[in-house]
Amino acid sequence: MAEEKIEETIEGSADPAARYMLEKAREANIETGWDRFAAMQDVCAFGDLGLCCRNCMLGPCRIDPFGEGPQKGICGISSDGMVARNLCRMVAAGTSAHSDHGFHILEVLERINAGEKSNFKIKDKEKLGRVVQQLGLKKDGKSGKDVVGRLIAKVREAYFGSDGTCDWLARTIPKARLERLQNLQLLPSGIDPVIRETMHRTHMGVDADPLNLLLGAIKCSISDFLGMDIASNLSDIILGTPKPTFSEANLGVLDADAVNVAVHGHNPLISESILQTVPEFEEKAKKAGASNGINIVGVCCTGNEVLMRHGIPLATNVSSQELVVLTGALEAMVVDMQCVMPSLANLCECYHTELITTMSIAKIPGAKHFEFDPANARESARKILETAVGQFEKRDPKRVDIPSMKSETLVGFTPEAVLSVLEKVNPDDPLQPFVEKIAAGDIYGIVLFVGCNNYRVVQDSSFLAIAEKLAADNVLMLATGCAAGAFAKRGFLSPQATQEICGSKLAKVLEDLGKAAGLDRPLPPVWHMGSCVDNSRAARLAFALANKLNVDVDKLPVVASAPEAMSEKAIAIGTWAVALGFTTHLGVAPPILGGKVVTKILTETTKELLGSCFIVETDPTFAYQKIKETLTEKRVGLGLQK
Ligand code: BF8
Repeated sequence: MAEEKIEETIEGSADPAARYMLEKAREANIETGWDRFAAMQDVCAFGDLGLCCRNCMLGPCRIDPFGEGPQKGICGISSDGMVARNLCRMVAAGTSAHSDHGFHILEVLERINAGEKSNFKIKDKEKLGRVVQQLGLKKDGKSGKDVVGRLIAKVREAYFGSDGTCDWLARTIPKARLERLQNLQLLPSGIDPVIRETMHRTHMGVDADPLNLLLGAIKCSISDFLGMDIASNLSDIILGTPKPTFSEANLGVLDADAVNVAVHGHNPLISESILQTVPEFEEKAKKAGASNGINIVGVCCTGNEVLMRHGIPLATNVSSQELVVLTGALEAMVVDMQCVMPSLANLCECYHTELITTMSIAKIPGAKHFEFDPANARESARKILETAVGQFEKRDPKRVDIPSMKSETLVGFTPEAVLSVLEKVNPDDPLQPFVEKIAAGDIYGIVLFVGCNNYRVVQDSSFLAIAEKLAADNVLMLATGCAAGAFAKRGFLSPQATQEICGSKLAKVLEDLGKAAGLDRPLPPVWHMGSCVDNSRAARLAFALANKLNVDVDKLPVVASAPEAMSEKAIAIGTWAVALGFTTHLGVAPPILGGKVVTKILTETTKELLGSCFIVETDPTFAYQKIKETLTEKRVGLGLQK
C-alpha cells in the first residue's frame, strides 16, 4: 500500500490500516459505522444530556435544558432525578452483561464438576487452589470435587445473595475500602438482588432523589466488579491463567494464503473450542487451496482472550470490526455476545464471508446460527470450521486487499504474571522493589486504560495521545479491552515502544524487569491485562499495592482512563472504579450533563465520600494534564516527591 494513499484518506481513525480500509469502503460505496455515525448527526441533545425518559407510557418526556420548555417529566421527576435514573439503568445493564458472562463460565464449571459431558476440564489447578484459599474454602481432607463444589456454592451465593455482605467481595477488597463502602451501605449482598433493586428503584414512581439514585448506581456497579472478577477467575481455572506471550496485532495478521476465521465478542469458551478443533481442519483447508491452512484472528474482547492465552493475533478493536470483512479475505466472522455490530450481516453479504452467531441470546438476521453447546462444543466448532473452509472456495482473489500493517505485541500481564517477574527481583517480598520504584519516582504512577472506541473520537487517537505523554513522564500503563486493542495496533504493547516513548527512568525499570523476566528486551510501556472483564485483574494488582502500603486504594497514585468509552459496560466499570477508589477519566461525556446536581456529585462530591471522582475531559491534552495532576496529588498525599 502506497504511503501517500494513507495520508490522503479520511480522518476517521488514527490506525493507518483502518484509514486505508475506510477509503476503500468509500470508493466501493460500502457503508461502515463511521457513515452511520455521520448520518446520525446532530444527535438528539435531550438524549445526549440524559434529559429524555421513556421508562413509562406517560411520555416519552424531555426536559428542556435551556429552561424554556418543560422543566419536569409528566410524573414530576426533576432533570437531576431523570438523569440519575437513566444512569442507574445504564449501570444495571452493564452489570448484567458482565455478570451473565461470568454465569456462563460458572455453568460450565458446574458441568465439569458434575462429571457431565463437556469439552472442558479444570486446566489450572494452581489457580483453583489460590481462589479456594482466598475464599477460605479449606480442603479439610475433602476431595477435589467437594472443594470445587464449595467454590461453586460460594459463587452462587455471590450471584443470588447472602445475608449481609457478599463473601467474595469481603475477601477481595482491601479492608479500609471495604469498611468505607460498608459505612456508606454500598456493599451489595449479591449480583442479582442489586440488579433487581436497581431496575425497581428506577421504575416510574419509585426513587426520585438524585443522590440516592447515584448511591444505588454505585452499589450496583460494585456487583459489576464482582461479576467480572468471577468471570476472570473461573475462566483461568478452566482455560488457564495467561502468561506473557508474544503475538501481533492489526489487519495485517490476516493471511491471503489461509482460511481466515475471526472470533469476536467476549465468551472465551467458544473461541477456545474453535482453537481446539483447528488441527482437524488444517489439511482440509490446504486441500481447498489455502496453503497456510487455517488462520484464526481475534476481534474485540474474545480477541483479547485468545491473544493472551494462545498468542492468537488480534485483527482489530470495536469501531473497525466491519473492516476485517472488507479485506475480502475473511471466510467466517464467528461472533458470540456483546459489542457485535448487527451491520456485519449486510457487509458479509457483499463478500463471501459467512457471519456465524453462536449464542441463543445473540442472534442476527442474515447470520448462520450454530448454537454453542458446552456439552458438545467440539461439534459446534466443527460446523463452524467446515463452513469456513467451504467459504474459501467462494473467495474472489481479485477482491482480497489486506493492509500490511501489523505490530508486535507482548501480552498477558495478569497479576500472577507481574508477581512472578517481580519475584525474580525479590523472591521474599516481590512487591517491595516495585513500591520502591514508585516511591523514587522511577514509576511516577500507574494509569489503567479501559473501554471502547467511540465514533465521536478519531479511533484510538485519544488513547495514543494521552499514553504517549504519560509514558514520557515515566507513568506505567495497563490496558484492557479495546484500549488494549488500540495500543496493540500501534505497537505500544511491544518492547520496542519502551525505547521510543518512555522517559529514561521508566525505560530503565522496564529494561531491568525485562531482564528479570528472562527476555533480552524491556517489558513494554503498556501492560496488556486482557479483555474488559479483566479490569478486575488490574484492580487486584492495585489492591495488592494498597495492602502492601497499608493504605486505602484512593491514596495510591493510580488513575483509570476511558478516553473513548461507548458501552453501558464501560459506564458500569467507570462507576465501580470510582467506588473502589480510582479517580477515573472519561473522554466522552456520559449522558449526565443535563443534571447539574448529578454532574457535581460525580465529579466532586464522591471525592469526599470515596476519595475519588470522575474527570470528564474530551480534549486529550487537558485529559493528560488532569490525570498527571491527580497522580501528583496522590504522590504528595503519600509524602512522595512530586
Ligand atoms: O468489553 S472495550 S467496545 S469490546 S465494552 Fe466492547 Fe468497549 Fe470494546 Fe470488550 Ni469492553
